[in-house]
Amino acid sequence: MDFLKRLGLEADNAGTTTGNKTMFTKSATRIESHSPIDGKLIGAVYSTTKEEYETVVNTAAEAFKTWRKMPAPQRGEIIRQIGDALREHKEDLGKLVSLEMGKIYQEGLGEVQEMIDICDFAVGLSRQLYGLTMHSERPDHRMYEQYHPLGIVGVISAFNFPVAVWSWNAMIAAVCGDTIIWKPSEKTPLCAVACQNIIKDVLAKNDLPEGIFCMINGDREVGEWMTSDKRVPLISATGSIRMGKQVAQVVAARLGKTLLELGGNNAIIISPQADIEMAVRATVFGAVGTAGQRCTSTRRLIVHESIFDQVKDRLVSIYKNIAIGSPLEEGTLVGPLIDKQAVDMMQSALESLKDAGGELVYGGEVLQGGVYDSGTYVRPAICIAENHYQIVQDETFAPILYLIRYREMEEAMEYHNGVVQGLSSAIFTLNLREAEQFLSHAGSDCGIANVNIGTSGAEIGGAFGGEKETGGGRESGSDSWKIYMRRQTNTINWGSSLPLAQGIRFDV
Ligand code: UN1
Repeated sequence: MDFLKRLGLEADNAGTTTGNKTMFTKSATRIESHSPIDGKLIGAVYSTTKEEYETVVNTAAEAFKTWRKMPAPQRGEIIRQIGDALREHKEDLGKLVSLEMGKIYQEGLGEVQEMIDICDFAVGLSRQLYGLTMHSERPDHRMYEQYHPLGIVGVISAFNFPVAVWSWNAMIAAVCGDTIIWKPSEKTPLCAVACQNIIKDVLAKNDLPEGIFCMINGDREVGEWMTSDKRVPLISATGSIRMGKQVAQVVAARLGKTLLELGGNNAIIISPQADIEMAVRATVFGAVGTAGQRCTSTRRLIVHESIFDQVKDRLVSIYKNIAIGSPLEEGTLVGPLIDKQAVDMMQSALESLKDAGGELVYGGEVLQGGVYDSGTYVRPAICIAENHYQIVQDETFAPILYLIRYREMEEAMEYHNGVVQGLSSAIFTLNLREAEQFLSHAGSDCGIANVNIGTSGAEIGGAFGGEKETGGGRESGSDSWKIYMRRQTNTINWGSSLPLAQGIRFDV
């Protein structure tokens, strides 16, 4: 396929790079990447060896010494060029995301657009890494704070956003003066290789040191080399709660910093005072978009009893017309799940739902034959459930929507916040009081709370992340950049005496 060539991909690719140079150990584990579309092999990467890992860390540490010296706006100029390179490769990279991850091409393009947007954001930010100044309590003293680069930032990304989430971290960290080591998901290594290839030319053209944007590949062991490595002050990890807890413990044991973006169990409340058609459409995008494999996917729909049947019937009628098939085919809205294991997890979730007393209203089956031969295609499911069911409490990375009935708004809020995760949330209502209550201190406990907008599809300009077991991290926009830097408080005495703070007298 021509577009793979244009992205510099071969049948076998190096899984390790220091940006400019690649490392290839043929005896290392070969990680094959099969498309979820048809199960066919797209290509492979070679796992990073311990020796290569050492080279990567040393090169990234060396590059940091030069990169941090470059004025931030000049670093921004490099990110601007990376944004342009991504614009040039938008269609090809979007297609690869679709081929390797399985999301529809439109969403693949959207993901690359998200990368371009974060580059633009990072360019502006490169002139706005502001610290505060404060008035000293001592005469002839000046106090201010400044932000310095942190060092090497380790980025562990998930299969579902194989390129965008890395760029949120990498582009912001880079303007902050850090160097980056990326460990992509083993399920989508080629997307990562393609990104490294796209930025390689920019690095070479600007005569930059090797090691600003590095990549390693491999299983959990390779990840642990990095999470336990004192030379990597910050680990930013996206993935399951289980993975996040392990990463957090390993990093905390060495008192390193983590930025965690873990599971979500996102709900939409639909009030009887909602624009119901709008609410239903937002729900469908949130629940079946990316085949339910976003951390922001809508999993629970908390609907007032007076409109429950109306909403349910409308959803079923829309679900019946959703085109499921190859994500590269125009018109398809739902592609395959990432692999057969994901299909099994969905099936077992539906079993658990029935065992708990829930009802499968529509869909849920594994599709077979013809274009569905790979066994990775499912029909999105609509279920009736109760919030306390264990399966409703868990995040299943599949298109399952649980409809939950409520009577009073207070009860709806209890259900809403009654899960361990706290990423994204929404209410559909035209009632100002309900909307504001949802956004108040007593409302949604999530990191993202929307009114008359679904749970997924956030813009890069806001801080992205969530509370509780979602991990508490914030990445992407707003002031998320601060985690990639270390803050230093500076006090300068320009007078000729030495007054002490708190008025302490200490005469020597
Ligand atoms: C994720 O699923 O890990 O808000 C990220 C969204 C996207 C990002 C999702 N912009 O749905």
